[in-house]
Amino acid sequence: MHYVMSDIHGQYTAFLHMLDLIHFTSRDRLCVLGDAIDRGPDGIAVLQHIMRTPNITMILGNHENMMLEAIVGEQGKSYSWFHNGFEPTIRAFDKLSNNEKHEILIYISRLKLQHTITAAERKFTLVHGRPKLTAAEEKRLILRSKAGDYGRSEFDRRIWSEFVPDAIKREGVTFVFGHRMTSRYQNARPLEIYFGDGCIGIDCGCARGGYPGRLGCLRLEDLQTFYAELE
Ligand SMILES: [Mn+2]
Repeated sequence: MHYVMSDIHGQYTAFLHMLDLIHFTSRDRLCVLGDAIDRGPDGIAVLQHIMRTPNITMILGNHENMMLEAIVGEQGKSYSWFHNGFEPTIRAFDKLSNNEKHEILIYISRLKLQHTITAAERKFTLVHGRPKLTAAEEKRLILRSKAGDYGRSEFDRRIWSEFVPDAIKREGVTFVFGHRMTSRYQNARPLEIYFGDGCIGIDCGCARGGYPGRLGCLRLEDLQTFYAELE
């Protein structure tokens, strides 16, 4: 079976509960849609668990990218990480050996921005914020006045800009995205996975760092949802 989770934000205990809940085995596959680190206490543990498990893959989130830029990037780019919940991550990172630090930075630097898989004959494109847009999608975004973030580079938009249902839409593809809590898309069911037209939002609020946030997980074959509460 294929599973997706996103925006775990250092909630390692909830992550382990979820792997139990879905009976995750070496025959299954999990893709984490970015933002494993920051805000919550154990982001480095989440990241290292993902790295050492061959059937868990990950795509890049803006938080992993901020970390990479802050540690090895141009001076001045570290600023945003220092305002976005970096403290528990840098504290844990500082305690690692040079070799472990190196492995983490190499791993992050190689993460892709999107991943397309087929499950139960349905095609899913997995992203953190947005996919690489088609011209038609760009045009619809502009018509919906969602062009305010166009000062950003295309790379930054894919990890920083929110998914826009109805504008980002493709025949035969279901997008699965994180980055923005599903409460933004459905007021009545703020902590549940959001099912839109051709898109599914799965960030159920781990960034809140406790009740009432929770970790969501989606099984792609049958679109079943699973939830692990935060302590
Ligand atoms: Mn994010």
